[in-house]
This record gives sequence, structure tokens and C-alpha cells, in this order.
Amino acid sequence: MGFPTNFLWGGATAANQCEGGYNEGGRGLANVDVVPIGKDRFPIIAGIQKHLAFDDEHFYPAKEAIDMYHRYKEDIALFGEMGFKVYRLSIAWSRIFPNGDESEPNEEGLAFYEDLFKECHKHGIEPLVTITHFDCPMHLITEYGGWRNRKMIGFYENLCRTLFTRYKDLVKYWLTFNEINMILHAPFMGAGIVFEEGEDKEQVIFTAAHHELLASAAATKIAKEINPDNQIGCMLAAGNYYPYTCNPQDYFAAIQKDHENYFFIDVQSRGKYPNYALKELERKGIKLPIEPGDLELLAENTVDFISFSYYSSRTVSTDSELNKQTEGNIFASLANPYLEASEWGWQIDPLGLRSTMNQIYDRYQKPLFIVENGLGAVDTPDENGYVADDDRIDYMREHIKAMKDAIDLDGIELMGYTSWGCIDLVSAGTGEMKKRYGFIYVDRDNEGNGTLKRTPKKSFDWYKQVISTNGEDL
Ligand code: BGP
Repeated sequence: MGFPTNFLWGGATAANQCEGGYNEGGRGLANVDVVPIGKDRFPIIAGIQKHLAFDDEHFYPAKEAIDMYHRYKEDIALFGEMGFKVYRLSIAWSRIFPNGDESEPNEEGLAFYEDLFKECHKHGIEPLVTITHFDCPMHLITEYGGWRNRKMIGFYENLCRTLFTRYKDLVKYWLTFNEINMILHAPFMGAGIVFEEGEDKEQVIFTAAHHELLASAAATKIAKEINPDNQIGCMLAAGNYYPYTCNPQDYFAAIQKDHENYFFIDVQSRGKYPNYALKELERKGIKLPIEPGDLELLAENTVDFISFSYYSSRTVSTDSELNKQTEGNIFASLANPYLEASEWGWQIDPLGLRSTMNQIYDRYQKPLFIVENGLGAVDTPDENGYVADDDRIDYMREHIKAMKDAIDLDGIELMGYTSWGCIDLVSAGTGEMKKRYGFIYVDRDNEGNGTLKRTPKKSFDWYKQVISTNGEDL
């Protein structure tokens, strides 16, 4: 019992949070380059428009990030030393198609990832590739309005066909969209959407969602045509909702919040829009721009596995006074009195991971893959640059135990586990360096100071041992 022998242990990153080299190798400008850091990181209307112009002061971190663009060999060697079986990374779309709508790809971008994948294989590491991780060429936003435009499907198909063809012998695990449900909470990151003053935001979001879902199904189809061995996964920002009390109203509110997230995966995994969503959209007067052939495409091209990120469970109430606590958070969640929280208020709930795995597995009956999990914390190195990150080890130990229970006691099929930010990188939520997740410390601060030197933390040796004993020695 315990973890299967072929269990895929590893770590995860995203291009825009670690590569840097924003203007090298023919790369075009992307949405992630212009997202401001600090408090107006997720503005709904005006803030983003203000920053659409290339703005040095507000987008420093993604510009250089941790310079993995130049240091990937060193970084992958360290992942290899930890014994990684898999490395999840994302493609920067604008390295492959700088504007997004060209017919021919940029060879320098393709060659970069080809070499990176070869480097992974050299160390016995299987790449797991997210095709888009909050990433969209700026030109597709300014010219076409991002995913609100149906033309995006064709551009994305072109990207996918290019990737699947070029990396046919190097990559077999693919994820179509990172945290596809984030489009509801961060539409600029999730779908390159900038709202016009006064327009119906929900209508725009669900139009874009329909386009992304079609693009995801089309990608699955193309992937199988090019190589039937390709394994395609969807990707959900997961974390089940608890009712704040046993008041039936609260319980039902929790079900509705779960629906909000499962909407996307229901389509990607079951191949059709769920009734609860169709009813809700109808009530709100929102129309999905369904064209002939769309529903067939969705039905015929469902995913092979369900991947998700899990950091925390969430708690919901129908009490309007209590709910004021949650204003301004990306995911509305009340403080759960039974849980402790990280420095950023993310509540730590390993059993919640097991509950979430059960919910998702019961719902879809497909193998699961945990592609993000970890503790974001401020790390303080000693005089030798060493970080004793015991809290991170404790967090991961408890979550891995919960995974093991889900496998052993609940019979859940779990393909693998890639902890988030296996090397310190720029935070998606804050745009800063100070919130770190890595097994490897990177000497870089919020202001861009530091040597970029890599130093293994205490968790590096711990995770190495976890992998070498296949999760037995925690
Ligand atoms: C997920 C994203 C990642 C990542 C992670 C941690 O939502 O897929 O890109 O950054 O969250 O979030 P943060 O960086 O805000 O701590």
C-alpha cells in the first residue's frame, strides 16, 4: 500500500513567474508583463487600462523574475538532485508566437523549450506542460479583446498544434489552462479581458469561458491526433467549501460555491454544460455564444485526468454581517475557527485536501493529479544563505499524509504531486518575491536586489528523502 511505484513526484512553476528574459529570444509582450504589483494587482476596470502601456515601475518582477531563462540547466540539475520524476512548467505563449496571431512560430522560442525538455529528460524528469498559465500575448488583447473573441480559439489551436508537433517525442503530459476557474476572479490574468465601462461583466466572462472551454476541447482533439499517447488534463483552483454553520442555508450556499468552481471541470471532464449552470445563466440573462458543432466538440473531447491546485479549504456563510470579512479577497472565504492560517491568511487544512480529492474523484471517476500545493512564507536565510523552513516541511508532510490516506483508505487514483514554486519565484497573487514556496532559496528581493544565487533549503533534503522512499519517510 501507499504511493504507487510509478507515482510522479516533483515540483511546479509558471513561465511568467520564473523565466524573466521578457524581451529576449524574440518574445513578445504578454498580459503578465503589465499586471501591476501591489494593491491594484487585480483591478476590474480602470487600473488595468492604466497599466496596459509598458510600464517599468509596476512590472519589475516578471521582467527578470529569477532569470530561469538563462539558468534552467542549473535549476533542473537541482530538481534532478532531489529526485524529481516530473517537472511542471508552462510555455510563454509570446515566446512561440510573439503577437499570437502569426502563422509561423518563432524558432528561437521553440528551440528554448526543446532544450529545456531535453535537459529534463537528461535528469530522468518527465515534463508536465501547462499550455497557458495566466498568459496571453498583449497583441491578442489590444487587437482582439482577449478570450471574449472567438478568434482566440484558432490562435490557441495554432499554438497547440505547433507544440504537440514539435515536442511529440519529449512531452506527453499537458494541461490546457491553468486554474481555468480563475477567469471568474481575475479575468485579465485568466482570459486577457479588459472590461469596457458599463458592460455586463458576467456576460463577457462567460463568453470568454465558452471560448476557453472550446479551445481546451480542440486542444485535446489535436493532441490525440498528433500522438495518441498524449495525456491531457484540465486544471482547477480547488479547495472545497465548508458551511460556516449547520444551518441548511449555509450548507446549500457551500454547494453553490462548489458549483461555481466545478462548472468548468464539469464541461472538460463530462463533456457538457451542467444543468445547474444552464439554469443559473438563464436566470441571469447570460447567453453562452454556442454555435453549431460546439456542443459536439465538447462532448467528444474530454480530458484524461483532473489536475488541481490545493492550498486551502474555504468557508461560506449566508450571514451578510459575517461576509463583510471576505470583501476584497480573490476567493471569498471566512476565517474557519478550527484552522490556523499562513502569514497571508491562507488557512491550513490537510484533511481538506483529502475531502477535496474525494469530492473530485467521486464526481469524475478519473485519475487525479495534484499540480500545486505548498506554503507561501517569508524565509529568512542565515549568514550562509541557508533557510531552515520547518513550517514548510510540516505543511507538506501533513498534506502528503492526507494524500496517502486518500489513496490507501478511500481508493483514490492519484497520478502525482508537484508542489508549487519548487524554486522560489515571483508570487502570482502579490507580484512580489517575498512570498516564497521553494525548496531552493533564490537571492532576490522585492526591489530586484540580490545575486540570484540558488541555495537548497532544509526542505530540499527532506523532499529528496520523501521521493527516494516513495512517500514512506515523511
Ligand atoms: C495559483 C497559481 C500560481 C501560484 C499559486 C500561489 O493560483 O496557479 O501561479 O502563484 O497560486 O499563489 P501566490 O503566488 O499568490 O502565493
